[in-house]
Amino acid sequence: MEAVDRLIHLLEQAAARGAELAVFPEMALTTFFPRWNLNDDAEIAGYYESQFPGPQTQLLCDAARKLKTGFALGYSESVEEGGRVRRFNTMALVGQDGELIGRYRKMHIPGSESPEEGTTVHLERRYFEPGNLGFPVFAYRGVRVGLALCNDRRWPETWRMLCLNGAQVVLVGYNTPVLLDEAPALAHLRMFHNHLPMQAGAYQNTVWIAASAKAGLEEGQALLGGSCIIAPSGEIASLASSVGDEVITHRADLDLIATCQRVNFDFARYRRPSEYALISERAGPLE
Ligand code: CDT
Repeated sequence: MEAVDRLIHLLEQAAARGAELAVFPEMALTTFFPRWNLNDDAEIAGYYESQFPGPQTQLLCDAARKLKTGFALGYSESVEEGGRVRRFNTMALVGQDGELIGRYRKMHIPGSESPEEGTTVHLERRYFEPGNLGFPVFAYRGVRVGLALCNDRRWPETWRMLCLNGAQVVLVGYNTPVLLDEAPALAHLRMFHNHLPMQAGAYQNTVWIAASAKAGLEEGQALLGGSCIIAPSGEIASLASSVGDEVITHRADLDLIATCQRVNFDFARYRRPSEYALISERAGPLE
């Protein structure tokens, strides 16, 4: 599979730069097929992995073991659960030993189930159901790592839940089209709206974020790119500069998390969740 070869090559470059953990985009093994209104079941089924690692992704896991560099990989998952086939937009975390540590299934599935006239086709809801694994946090070499996929990054709940679950580092994979017909007035803000929620999420939840995007033209559609590494201070520590295959790296200072917590976000000291509930009860139901 050409995609796996590309990913292995990128992992080798990351390892050569001293990276101990890498993140690849959402749906990194295939094209971003939800841009198409597909009706052929056999064609659709071909985009999903029914096992991980499978024969091809095992090669990537073998490379991780050889390079001692773990990775997170977005892929389309098909699984038999509760007596039926279920399809999720998934990210797997693989350790330095090449073994699967755990997986996350995308919670916020955007777009629609069928094409609506006048809008860019984004049919994720036709091909995936929302994730059913919550926001898990995994131990990776003693560091607590959470995962998120694309539209998740725009939602404060993602960052807050991962933070409350103890994440120190969050790995994100995404595919964002540059053009969305339904919102021309926002077109010039695409990159701003990409980084804004991640910078705010990192800052307000004192986590490091590494976000990996598909970039450039894929099947004629321009994808946004803008891969980045963001510090718990909210600053972008490293930013992709091209729309080609590119590796960005940064040595994350995990002590910065405690510093940022001390300055503003000492949750145990200042956060008051029991009071927040009381206030909303007093205000009465919103609907
Ligand atoms: N893949 C993904 O989640 N993309 C969305 C764009 C969809 S908007 C209909 C994103 O939030 O970037």
